[in-house]
Amino acid sequence: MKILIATRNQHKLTEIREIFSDSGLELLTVDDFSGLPEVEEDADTFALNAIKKAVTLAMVAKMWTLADDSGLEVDALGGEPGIYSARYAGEPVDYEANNRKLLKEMEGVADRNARFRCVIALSTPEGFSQYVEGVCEGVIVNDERGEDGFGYDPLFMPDGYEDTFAEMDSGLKNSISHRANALRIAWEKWEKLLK
Ligand code: ITT
Repeated sequence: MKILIATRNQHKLTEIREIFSDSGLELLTVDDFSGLPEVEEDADTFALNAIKKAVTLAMVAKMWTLADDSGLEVDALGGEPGIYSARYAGEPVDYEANNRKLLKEMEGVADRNARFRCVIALSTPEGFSQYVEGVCEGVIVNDERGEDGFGYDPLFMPDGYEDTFAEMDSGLKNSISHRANALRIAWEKWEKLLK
């Protein structure tokens, strides 16, 4: 079955392709269509933003569509950057500036606990939607470490590991990440719908 992945983030797309490589799904991207709208992420939860992205593009493209809304929640910062993760240091999106801002906010902070959260929404071409959520618990390290991945990966070390996401092999990140967990739950729940 063909399914549209409603993201303009190439890093997410690469990860979703790797995690879904054995699913038998044919993953289409926004570049396979012309005239798809930009979706403003103005809701105040990951779930509502993911649903908005999935439903809007599904109805225009007339395709089953999956969307991912995700971000980093830091306990000592009251859950920030949260839904503002992409634009934490302002527009345009700048991963380096986001990481510098996060390190500054975390200077001298003892509680380093954090989690990545990922909501995956699925919409039918008619706009009926459902969502699932995955998390990955970890800590914020003291300096950027590693070159791989994207976003906050150089600052996030998942519980039980001594490497940040940016130091890990992509296969390992994609087996334990928030996105991997969300997509695993999505597949368990929706496999029959998607085959
Ligand atoms: P789309 O809306 O087009 O999917 P986006 O990058 O705008 O792409 P989000 O609004 O969901 O996506 O923001 C996700 C942000 O959360 C992303 O820019 C990173 O800052 C952070 N993030 C999410 N998953 C991450 C991961 O696996 N590793 C590092 N940072 C991640």
